[in-house]
Amino acid sequence: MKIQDNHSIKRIYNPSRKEFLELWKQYQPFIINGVVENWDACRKWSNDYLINLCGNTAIPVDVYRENFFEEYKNYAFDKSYKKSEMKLKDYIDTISTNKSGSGIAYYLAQIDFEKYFPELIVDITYPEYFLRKPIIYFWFGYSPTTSVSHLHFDDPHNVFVQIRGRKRIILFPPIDYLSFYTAIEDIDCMFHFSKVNPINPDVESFPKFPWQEKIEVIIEAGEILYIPPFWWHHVTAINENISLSFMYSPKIEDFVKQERLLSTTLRIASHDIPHRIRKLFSSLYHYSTIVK
Ligand SMILES: O=C(O)CCC(=O)C(=O)O
Repeated sequence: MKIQDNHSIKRIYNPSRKEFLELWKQYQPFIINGVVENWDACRKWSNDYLINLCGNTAIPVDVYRENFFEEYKNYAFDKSYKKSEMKLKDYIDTISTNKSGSGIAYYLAQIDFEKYFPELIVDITYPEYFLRKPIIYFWFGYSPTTSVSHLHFDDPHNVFVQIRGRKRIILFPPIDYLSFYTAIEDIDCMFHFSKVNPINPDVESFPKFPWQEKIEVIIEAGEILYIPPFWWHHVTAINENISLSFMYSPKIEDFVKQERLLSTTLRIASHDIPHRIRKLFSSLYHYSTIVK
């Protein structure tokens, strides 16, 4: 197995399942080369090909103000952020002509790949590192000011595959939940989203944030990035690009096999469970005032 340390992220070439799991158990992100570049998706998924096969498919697109994500106060809480349904061919036409500065941004983000694009499934090979079925999300963005996923964590294992173009991904390990400044004080907050924008560090507003723990990678077409559960990540498009995230829910045995997964889960649960209980009581109270 060839492993190379590069700016604190490991790279591994075409690992067997055993080699993957060897690295996986360290609970660190790593990059895999030599796998996805052989998929038909990497060769075939031009805009013309996608329009030909699924141009008429109606898809939900995120629409918001351009530069929306430069202002951390908007993060996850701005109600002007909405989904709009359009055909894939119209989305492709829109992003090809929507120049930076137009004021409106579009991002085809996190849609269920198998549901919306069954015609494209033959062009990928399901990774066999986890012997379970993933949920696959499809992402199609086009510029750094429009296609951004702000700092958050997910609880599944994420085998993140870059098919076309490039992305900048900034990662932070899941140390103290409170030092990531979520809006936990707000009952409706999205628990797994941070207010911090790691692209524009604001050390004064967020003094406890672990800036020094940052791992930054540029992920290229044909590469895989493994993101462990609860690792914080911020993702920006560098150019027009397509990615797929293969999400695998952790199984009981993962908590034994993967270092620190159990202790991290318990630490996060100590904030998440009280938050859920407060939310439940708040909605019960709200309901009781309506039915009175
Ligand atoms: O590609 C993106 O914009 C975000 C991807 C992501 O956050 C994920 O796969 O969890």
